[in-house]
Amino acid sequence: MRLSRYFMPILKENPKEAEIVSHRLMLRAGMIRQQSQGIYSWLPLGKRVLDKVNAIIRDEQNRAGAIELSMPTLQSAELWQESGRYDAYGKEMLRIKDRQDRPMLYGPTNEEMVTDIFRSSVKSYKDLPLNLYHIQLKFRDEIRPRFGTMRSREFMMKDAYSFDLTRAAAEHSYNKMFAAYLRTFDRLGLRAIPMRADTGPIGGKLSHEFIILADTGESEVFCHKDFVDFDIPGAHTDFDSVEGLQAIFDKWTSLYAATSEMHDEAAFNAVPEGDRLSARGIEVGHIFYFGTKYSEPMGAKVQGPDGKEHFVHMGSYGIGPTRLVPAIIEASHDDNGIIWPASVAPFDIVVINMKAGDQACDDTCEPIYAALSKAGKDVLYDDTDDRAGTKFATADLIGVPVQIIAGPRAVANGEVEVKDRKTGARETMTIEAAINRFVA
Ligand code: P5A
Repeated sequence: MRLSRYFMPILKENPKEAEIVSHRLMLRAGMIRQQSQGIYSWLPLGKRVLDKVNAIIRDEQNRAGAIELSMPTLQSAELWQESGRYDAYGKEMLRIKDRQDRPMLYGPTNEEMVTDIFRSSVKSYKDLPLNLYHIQLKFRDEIRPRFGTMRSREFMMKDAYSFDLTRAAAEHSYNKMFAAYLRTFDRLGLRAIPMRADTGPIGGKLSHEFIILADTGESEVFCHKDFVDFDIPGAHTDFDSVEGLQAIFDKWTSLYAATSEMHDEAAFNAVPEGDRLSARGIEVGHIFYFGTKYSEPMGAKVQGPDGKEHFVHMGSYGIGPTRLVPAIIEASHDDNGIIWPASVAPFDIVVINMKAGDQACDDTCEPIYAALSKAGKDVLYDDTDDRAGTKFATADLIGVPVQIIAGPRAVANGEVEVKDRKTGARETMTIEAAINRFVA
């Protein structure tokens, strides 16, 4: 991508409305734009990051055996009247009427809709277990939308829904998502700790929030400090192994970890004082097992091996991609801007032409840009006629992991500078060496 032809509206000044660093940096880097309170457009740079986050989420959902579909954002009120949540959900639900005066709503979650899909076609235990997910916009008319896309009214959610014949089978489905979440957040460069959590309007008794420790987090959390160094389940985790996944769940729930709603002061005080971590956190995921809460009122049942009909046991599993992007920034930035983990960086490499229009600089940058792009790298080529200082500031602000800098002096020696955004380390090398470093 040539920056001269891209759309990346950088802000020079710090936006006044932004209270936390991620919101400030997302606005300054031209990643998002507020359209009305708590409702955002994702501009091209932001969209790239969001897409990469979603690709990792999708990959890990698929690995764990979940199946992707797509459900609409607008739902009929009827389904929610069946489950009893239409009245219970309250003011957070945006209620709309269509031209025939039929009550509709902008979905805040999809338990009812997916239960309807399930009951319309699954009739036998032989079709279980089943886990269906989508990545779709939601709307919740939050009282206090704030911190940009961290807590917005319209937001994206990956929501998965599992269906099983028995409670034991449903717990295995829960454990699959539990392990998939540990892997997902790790690949996003985050350390998320599962904590016992309140179930709120979703319901059920078994529930974990996945929390990232951050001073700007909205939740108050309490946990054992050893969680920070626990091993993440590997890529070869067998998601069909009931014992294997139970062992992962048992290990990750063996020490104290709870959100403030579930906090048990006495149990926390039993943790040796030096091991106690009391901090603020950002909830990036939340998983629930709620048994037959929806299947019973909505009549979602299957025939079991005993020939009888059984209401299915369900769970639901949410991740917030549009919250994850600012959460990653909260965890990874410095005074100059964002420092993206390579897995979600909007570009892998930025090639900075310090003097666009200068023959030698252009003749150096163009082939580097071409060779790296051809090798499948996402390359941003700063070919604008901005001053070098502006270009450096922009490159640091948008957080691309590697900068290849071509200035007149180095170019005269057939060389470029390679800078690591995270460490700031710089190395001078030949053009060929720079290309080979990232192509090999
Ligand atoms: C689980 C999947 C649910 O809605 N139903 C389907 C269950 N859970 S939840 O905890 O309410 O939300 C899941 C995740 O969505 C993100 N999230 C938000 N992100 C940005 N702005 C919001 N206002 C918002 N509300 C929820 C969070 O990451 C949450 O863990």
